[in-house]
Amino acid sequence: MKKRTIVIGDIHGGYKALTQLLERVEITTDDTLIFLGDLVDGWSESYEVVEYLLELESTHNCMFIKGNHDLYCEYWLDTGKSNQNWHEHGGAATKIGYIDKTKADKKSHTAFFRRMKYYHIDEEQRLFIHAGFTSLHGPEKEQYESNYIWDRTLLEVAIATDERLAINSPRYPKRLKHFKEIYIGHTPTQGYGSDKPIHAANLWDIDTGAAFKGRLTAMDIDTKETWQSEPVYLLYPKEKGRNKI
Ligand SMILES: [Mn+2]
Repeated sequence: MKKRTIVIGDIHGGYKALTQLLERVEITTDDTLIFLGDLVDGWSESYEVVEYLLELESTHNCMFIKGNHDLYCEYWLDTGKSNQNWHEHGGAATKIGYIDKTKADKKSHTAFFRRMKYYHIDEEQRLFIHAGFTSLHGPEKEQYESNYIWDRTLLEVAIATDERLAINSPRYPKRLKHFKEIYIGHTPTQGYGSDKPIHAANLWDIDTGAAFKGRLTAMDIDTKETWQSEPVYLLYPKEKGRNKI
Protein backbone atom coordinates (compact mmCIF):
# COMPACT_ATOMS: atom_id res chain seq x y z
CA MET A 1 0.00 0.00 0.00
CA LYS A 2 1.19 3.47 -0.87
CA LYS A 3 2.20 5.54 2.12
CA ARG A 4 -0.45 8.12 2.80
CA THR A 5 -0.01 11.83 3.41
CA ILE A 6 -2.94 13.18 5.39
CA VAL A 7 -3.68 16.86 5.97
CA ILE A 8 -5.79 17.93 8.95
CA GLY A 9 -7.63 21.23 9.26
CA ASP A 10 -8.04 23.72 12.12
CA ILE A 11 -8.75 21.86 15.40
CA HIS A 12 -9.37 24.83 17.72
CA GLY A 13 -9.25 22.90 20.97
CA GLY A 14 -11.67 20.20 19.80
CA TYR A 15 -9.76 17.27 21.29
CA LYS A 16 -12.80 14.96 21.09
CA ALA A 17 -13.16 15.72 17.39
CA LEU A 18 -9.47 15.13 16.79
CA THR A 19 -9.42 11.67 18.35
CA GLN A 20 -12.70 10.76 16.63
CA LEU A 21 -11.33 11.91 13.29
CA LEU A 22 -8.03 10.05 13.57
CA GLU A 23 -9.94 6.87 14.48
CA ARG A 24 -12.01 7.29 11.34
CA VAL A 25 -8.87 7.81 9.24
CA GLU A 26 -7.40 4.67 10.87
CA ILE A 27 -3.96 6.24 11.01
CA THR A 28 -0.92 4.00 10.96
CA THR A 29 2.76 4.65 11.56
CA ASP A 30 3.25 4.56 7.76
CA ASP A 31 1.18 7.73 7.38
CA THR A 32 2.54 11.26 7.34
CA LEU A 33 0.21 13.64 9.16
CA ILE A 34 0.36 17.33 8.30
CA PHE A 35 -1.57 19.60 10.65
CA LEU A 36 -2.44 22.90 8.99
CA GLY A 37 -2.45 24.96 12.19
CA ASP A 38 -4.83 26.55 14.70
CA LEU A 39 -4.60 23.62 17.08
CA VAL A 40 -5.97 25.75 19.89
CA ASP A 41 -8.63 28.33 20.88
CA GLY A 42 -12.34 27.68 20.73
CA TRP A 43 -13.37 24.49 22.52
CA SER A 44 -12.20 23.82 26.07
CA GLU A 45 -9.54 21.20 25.37
CA SER A 46 -6.68 23.11 23.76
CA TYR A 47 -4.28 21.85 26.39
CA GLU A 48 -5.36 18.26 25.71
CA VAL A 49 -4.92 18.73 21.96
CA VAL A 50 -1.32 19.85 22.41
CA GLU A 51 -0.57 17.05 24.90
CA TYR A 52 -2.03 14.50 22.50
CA LEU A 53 -0.02 15.82 19.55
CA LEU A 54 3.20 15.84 21.60
CA GLU A 55 2.55 12.16 22.25
CA LEU A 56 1.53 11.45 18.65
CA GLU A 57 4.71 12.92 17.21
CA SER A 58 6.77 10.45 19.22
CA THR A 59 5.16 7.52 17.38
CA HIS A 60 3.99 8.93 14.02
CA ASN A 61 5.41 11.11 11.25
CA CYS A 62 3.90 14.47 12.05
CA MET A 63 4.38 17.97 10.75
CA PHE A 64 2.86 20.98 12.43
CA ILE A 65 2.22 24.15 10.43
CA LYS A 66 1.75 27.25 12.53
CA GLY A 67 -1.51 29.19 12.64
CA ASN A 68 -2.38 32.62 14.00
CA HIS A 69 -3.97 31.07 17.10
CA ASP A 70 -0.89 28.95 17.77
CA LEU A 71 1.21 32.10 17.76
CA TYR A 72 -1.23 33.90 20.08
CA CYS A 73 -1.13 31.00 22.52
CA GLU A 74 2.65 30.70 22.34
CA TYR A 75 3.00 34.40 23.15
CA TRP A 76 0.67 34.10 26.14
CA LEU A 77 2.35 30.96 27.50
CA ASP A 78 5.74 32.54 27.07
CA THR A 79 5.08 36.03 28.42
CA GLY A 80 1.83 35.80 30.42
CA LYS A 81 0.52 38.69 28.32
CA SER A 82 -2.54 38.33 26.21
CA ASN A 83 -4.13 40.28 23.54
CA GLN A 84 -7.81 41.31 23.61
CA ASN A 85 -8.46 40.04 20.10
CA TRP A 86 -7.13 36.62 21.08
CA HIS A 87 -9.19 36.59 24.30
CA GLU A 88 -12.38 37.24 22.33
CA HIS A 89 -11.63 34.71 19.62
CA GLY A 90 -11.20 31.55 21.61
CA GLY A 91 -8.27 32.54 23.84
CA ALA A 92 -10.48 32.84 26.93
CA ALA A 93 -11.31 29.11 26.83
CA THR A 94 -7.66 28.23 26.26
CA LYS A 95 -6.54 30.22 29.31
CA ILE A 96 -9.07 28.42 31.54
CA GLY A 97 -7.76 25.08 30.30
CA TYR A 98 -4.24 25.95 31.47
CA ILE A 99 -5.21 27.23 34.95
CA ASP A 100 -4.23 24.05 36.81
CA LYS A 101 -1.26 23.18 34.62
CA THR A 102 2.34 23.29 35.77
CA LYS A 103 5.12 25.60 34.69
CA ALA A 104 6.84 22.62 33.08
CA ASP A 105 3.70 21.86 31.02
CA LYS A 106 3.53 25.44 29.86
CA LYS A 107 7.20 25.42 29.00
CA SER A 108 6.96 22.27 26.93
CA HIS A 109 3.91 23.62 25.08
CA THR A 110 5.66 26.92 24.40
CA ALA A 111 8.57 24.99 22.91
CA PHE A 112 6.14 22.95 20.82
CA PHE A 113 4.47 26.07 19.39
CA ARG A 114 7.85 27.64 18.78
CA ARG A 115 9.01 24.83 16.55
CA MET A 116 5.89 24.81 14.37
CA LYS A 117 6.81 25.83 10.82
CA TYR A 118 5.20 28.63 8.85
CA TYR A 119 5.07 26.51 5.73
CA HIS A 120 6.34 23.33 4.15
CA ILE A 121 6.98 22.46 0.51
CA ASP A 122 7.28 18.75 -0.20
CA GLU A 123 9.31 16.91 -2.83
CA GLU A 124 6.34 17.04 -5.23
CA GLN A 125 6.14 20.84 -4.99
CA ARG A 126 3.04 20.81 -2.84
CA LEU A 127 2.71 23.72 -0.39
CA PHE A 128 1.26 23.43 3.12
CA ILE A 129 0.56 26.74 4.84
CA HIS A 130 -1.99 27.92 7.38
CA ALA A 131 -3.31 30.99 5.58
CA GLY A 132 -1.36 32.13 2.52
CA PHE A 133 1.20 34.52 1.11
CA THR A 134 1.03 37.56 -1.15
CA SER A 135 4.36 37.71 -2.98
CA LEU A 136 4.03 36.83 -6.66
CA HIS A 137 7.39 35.10 -6.26
CA GLY A 138 6.21 32.63 -3.66
CA PRO A 139 6.27 32.35 0.13
CA GLU A 140 10.07 32.50 0.34
CA LYS A 141 9.88 36.09 -0.90
CA GLU A 142 7.08 37.18 1.43
CA GLN A 143 7.73 40.58 3.03
CA TYR A 144 5.52 40.05 6.06
CA GLU A 145 5.69 36.88 8.08
CA SER A 146 2.20 37.58 9.43
CA ASN A 147 0.73 36.80 6.01
CA TYR A 148 1.63 33.13 6.47
CA ILE A 149 -0.87 32.96 9.31
CA TRP A 150 -3.39 35.73 8.48
CA ASP A 151 -3.74 36.09 4.70
CA ARG A 152 -7.05 35.34 2.99
CA THR A 153 -6.24 36.66 -0.45
CA LEU A 154 -4.58 33.47 -1.69
CA LEU A 155 -7.87 31.62 -1.19
CA GLU A 156 -9.76 34.45 -2.88
CA VAL A 157 -7.39 34.40 -5.83
CA ALA A 158 -7.83 30.64 -6.24
CA ILE A 159 -11.63 30.92 -6.05
CA ALA A 160 -11.68 33.82 -8.52
CA THR A 161 -9.46 32.03 -11.05
CA ASP A 162 -11.47 31.29 -14.15
CA GLU A 163 -11.46 27.54 -14.74
CA ARG A 164 -11.27 28.14 -18.48
CA LEU A 165 -8.04 30.11 -18.18
CA ALA A 166 -5.04 28.16 -19.52
CA ILE A 167 -2.26 27.74 -16.99
CA ASN A 168 0.25 29.24 -19.46
CA SER A 169 -1.91 32.33 -19.99
CA PRO A 170 -0.15 35.56 -18.97
CA ARG A 171 -3.29 36.30 -16.95
CA TYR A 172 -3.04 33.18 -14.83
CA PRO A 173 -2.33 34.10 -11.16
CA LYS A 174 1.43 33.82 -10.66
CA ARG A 175 1.04 32.94 -7.01
CA LEU A 176 -0.70 29.68 -7.85
CA LYS A 177 1.81 28.62 -10.50
CA HIS A 178 4.67 27.95 -8.07
CA PHE A 179 3.01 24.82 -6.74
CA LYS A 180 1.47 21.61 -7.93
CA GLU A 181 -1.03 21.89 -5.10
CA ILE A 182 -1.59 24.18 -2.13
CA TYR A 183 -3.22 23.13 1.15
CA ILE A 184 -4.47 25.74 3.60
CA GLY A 185 -6.70 26.12 6.66
CA HIS A 186 -7.63 29.43 8.35
CA THR A 187 -10.79 30.37 6.44
CA PRO A 188 -13.84 28.26 7.33
CA THR A 189 -15.51 26.84 4.23
CA GLN A 190 -18.93 27.70 5.72
CA GLY A 191 -18.27 31.23 4.52
CA TYR A 192 -18.54 29.75 1.04
CA GLY A 193 -21.60 27.68 1.87
CA SER A 194 -19.90 24.32 2.33
CA ASP A 195 -19.01 22.00 5.20
CA LYS A 196 -16.61 20.08 2.93
CA PRO A 197 -13.11 21.14 1.83
CA ILE A 198 -13.10 23.72 -0.94
CA HIS A 199 -11.12 22.98 -4.09
CA ALA A 200 -10.39 25.96 -6.33
CA ALA A 201 -7.68 26.04 -9.04
CA ASN A 202 -4.86 24.02 -7.42
CA LEU A 203 -5.73 25.02 -3.86
CA TRP A 204 -7.60 23.12 -1.16
CA ASP A 205 -9.03 24.76 1.96
CA ILE A 206 -9.38 22.08 4.64
CA ASP A 207 -10.75 24.32 7.42
CA THR A 208 -14.34 23.17 7.64
CA GLY A 209 -15.24 25.36 10.61
CA ALA A 210 -14.56 23.05 13.57
CA ALA A 211 -14.42 26.10 15.85
CA PHE A 212 -17.97 27.02 14.89
CA LYS A 213 -20.78 24.69 13.69
CA GLY A 214 -18.62 22.66 11.34
CA ARG A 215 -16.69 19.41 11.45
CA LEU A 216 -12.98 18.65 11.63
CA THR A 217 -11.64 17.33 8.33
CA ALA A 218 -8.73 15.16 7.17
CA MET A 219 -7.79 14.47 3.56
CA ASP A 220 -5.46 12.00 1.86
CA ILE A 221 -3.76 14.38 -0.55
CA ASP A 222 -2.96 11.70 -3.13
CA THR A 223 -6.40 10.11 -3.41
CA LYS A 224 -8.41 13.11 -2.11
CA GLU A 225 -10.33 10.75 0.15
CA THR A 226 -11.72 12.79 3.05
CA TRP A 227 -12.89 12.00 6.54
CA GLN A 228 -14.78 14.19 8.98
CA SER A 229 -15.64 14.23 12.66
CA GLU A 230 -19.17 14.80 13.81
CA PRO A 231 -20.04 18.52 13.99
CA VAL A 232 -17.71 19.57 16.80
CA TYR A 233 -20.29 21.61 18.74
CA LEU A 234 -22.28 18.39 19.27
CA LEU A 235 -19.25 16.90 21.03
CA TYR A 236 -19.17 19.90 23.42
CA PRO A 237 -22.89 20.43 24.15
CA LYS A 238 -22.31 22.78 27.09
CA GLU A 239 -19.95 25.09 25.22
CA LYS A 240 -20.18 27.73 22.56
CA GLY A 241 -16.77 27.36 20.94
CA ARG A 242 -16.27 30.44 18.82
CA ASN A 243 -19.98 30.78 18.08
CA LYS A 244 -21.54 34.02 19.32
CA ILE A 245 -24.75 32.25 20.40
MN1 LIG B 1 -8.57 28.84 12.38
